[in-house]
Amino acid sequence: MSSREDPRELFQRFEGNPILTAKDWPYPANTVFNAGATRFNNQTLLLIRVEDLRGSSHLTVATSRDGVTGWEIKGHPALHPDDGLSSESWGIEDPRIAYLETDEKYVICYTGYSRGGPAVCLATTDSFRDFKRYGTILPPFNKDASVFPKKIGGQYVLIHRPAFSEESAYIWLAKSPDLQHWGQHGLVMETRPGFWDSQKIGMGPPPIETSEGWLILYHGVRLTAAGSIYRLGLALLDLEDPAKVIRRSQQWVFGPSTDFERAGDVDNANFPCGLVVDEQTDELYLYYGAADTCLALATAKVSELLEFVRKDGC
Ligand code: BMA
Repeated sequence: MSSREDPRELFQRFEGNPILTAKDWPYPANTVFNAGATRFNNQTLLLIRVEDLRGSSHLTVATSRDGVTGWEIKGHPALHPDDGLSSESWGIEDPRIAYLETDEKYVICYTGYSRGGPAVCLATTDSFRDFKRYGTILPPFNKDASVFPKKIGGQYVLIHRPAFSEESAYIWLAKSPDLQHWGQHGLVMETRPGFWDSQKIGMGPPPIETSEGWLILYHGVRLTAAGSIYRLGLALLDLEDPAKVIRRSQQWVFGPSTDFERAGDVDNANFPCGLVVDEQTDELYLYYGAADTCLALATAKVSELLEFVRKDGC
C-alpha cells in the first residue's frame, strides 16, 4: 500500500480515453455520458445515458469482457422514458446500479426529468432486458440516488439528494421495506462553504462495502466566475448506521484536467455514476461522464482510497 501525497494521483486515467463517444453509437446520438456499471454474465455492463437530438435522454446497454475495451453497444435503448409517467416526460438520466445478492436482482435508480424538475425513479431487473418499473419514488427536486447493495437493519437504504434551493443541495438517506415506499429521511452531508464542494454535493456511484465502513465517492460543485466545476471527493459512512459520517476528505481526489473533461456540452464536469470493484486485485474501475459529452474510465486501488480518506478526512 503506498501513501500518495497528491490526491490527484489516486486515480489513473485509461490511456485510450474516452472509452465511448456518440461516434461509436449504432444510431444518431448527440452525446453518451453518465453511466451505471455492474458485472453481469461475466462481463462489465454499462447502462449509459444517451442524449438524442431532441435533447431527451434514454438508457442503453454496452458490454465488455474486460471492462476496458471491445464494447458491444446494443442497437436500441434498454430503458425509454415511460410515456405514462409525468416525471419522465423530458427524459431519463444518470442511472446507478446496485446488485442486491439476497434479492438476486439489480436495483437501478435514475433521474426522471419532469416539467416540475428532476425526480428519483427506480426499476429492478435480473436480465437488463425486462424491467420492473416502480415509477417515481421521490418527487422533484431530487436526484443522484442509489440504493446500498445490501439491506441494513432489515431495510433497503437509499442515498438521495433533495434540493429545496440552490443553497441546500445536500446528501440525504431514506429507508424502505419494499423499494416502493421511502421514509425515515435523514441528512448525511452538507456542502462546505469555502471548499471545492461549496455549491452542491450528490452521490456518485453506489456505496462500496469495506471493513472500515461504506466508502462513497461523491461529486461536489464549486461555482466560479466561469461556471461550475464538478469534482469528486471521498467519505466513509458507518456500516450499521450509514447516516453517520466517519470521515470526509477535505481535498478533492478527481477533477477535470484533460481536454475532453475540460470542454464539451457542459465544460468541467467529471460525473461518475458507476463503478466495478475487482476484489482479487483491489482495483476499482470508475466510469465517468466527461463534460456531458462522452464516457471515460479511470482506475484506483480501494485500499489507497481508504488510506487517503482516513488521513485527509475529518
Ligand atoms: C448534474 C446532472 C448531471 C450532469 C451534471 C453536469 O446536475 O444533471 O446529469 O452531468 O449536472 O452538467
